[in-house]
Amino acid sequence: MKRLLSGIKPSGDLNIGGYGGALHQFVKMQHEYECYFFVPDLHAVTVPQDPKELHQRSRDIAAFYMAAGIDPGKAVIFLQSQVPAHTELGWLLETQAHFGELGRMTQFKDKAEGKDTVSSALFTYPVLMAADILLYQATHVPVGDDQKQHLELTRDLAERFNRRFGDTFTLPEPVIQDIGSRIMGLDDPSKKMSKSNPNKGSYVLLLDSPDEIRKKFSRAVTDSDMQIRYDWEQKPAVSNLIEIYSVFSGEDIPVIEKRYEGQGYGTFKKELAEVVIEKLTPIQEKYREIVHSSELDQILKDGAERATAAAERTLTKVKQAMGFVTF
Ligand code: AQP
Repeated sequence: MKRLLSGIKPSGDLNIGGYGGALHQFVKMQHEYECYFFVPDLHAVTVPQDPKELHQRSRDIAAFYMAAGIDPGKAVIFLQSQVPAHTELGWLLETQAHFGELGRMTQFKDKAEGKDTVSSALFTYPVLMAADILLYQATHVPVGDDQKQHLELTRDLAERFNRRFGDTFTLPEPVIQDIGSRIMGLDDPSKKMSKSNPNKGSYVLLLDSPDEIRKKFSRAVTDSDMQIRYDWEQKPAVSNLIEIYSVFSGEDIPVIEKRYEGQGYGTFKKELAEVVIEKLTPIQEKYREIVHSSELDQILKDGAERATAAAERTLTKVKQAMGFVTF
């Protein structure tokens, strides 16, 4: 059975980068895999979070999962902090992780850069991510470009554990999609579109109004010549916009290039905004219906129960393999 686990951190408001690289893919994947989609709230607190915002954003992400089309009858939707097995396995796996290999994680280096202090949780976070995946014996994990290194660490830890304590964990394979795997900032195509970027013009939020979306795309940086051509080397800014167009319209890139051949950036950016608005409007409506509903609470409770049952099976196996007393 092919089983997949993934999630979106509630570390900021969801933007179209997370939509293209994750949410949009999740909706397709639920038909191909047995899916666990979680809200990694424990990962969000590796950097400071305002408690009220964390609370709201955690519900937001879960509501967006459903609003975008994930069926809670099919996939398991849950909050990471509701399943204690994650932190427990995280600790046990830390005993197998090497200080040096964690120090080589480029995301840690990026996030720690220029800061006077960082939490030790930011340093060990890739081990918690490994626990998230291995608990469910996931065979597949969709990863954006920047998460490849963490998945390799997960596989290394699983192999190391299996060698030392006997066959316990399934080794997960990455699922890397081409289109949308790296949506870049609208202000700077050399930087990933990120929730935590202080420049609001760098991203389009899933909850932005049509006017805000139009304004943000009209201000998006472009390249020096006027051609609408997909070429990441020569034209990264326009390639990024074409990629967003493709994710939101479902059209192939050559079709888009052909449509805008000989046209200026103005028309292209206007129509791109409309494509994004058309896709986001029904998602926003559904999100508003769900986010404060008791239905969402119930789905998250059921999800936590289903996830706990699966996670506990693995955790017991791990504890027995390591020599802990279990009953
Ligand atoms: N810009 C993006 N392009 C493509 N994929 C993206 N993802 C996030 N941003 C983009 C993918 O979405 C999944 C969930 O990511 P996440 O929100 O849990 O973590 P992140 O990658 O750290 O997201 P941010 O927005 O950059 O958050 P902050 O700023 O808080 O660190 C992942 O598979 C990710 O690749």
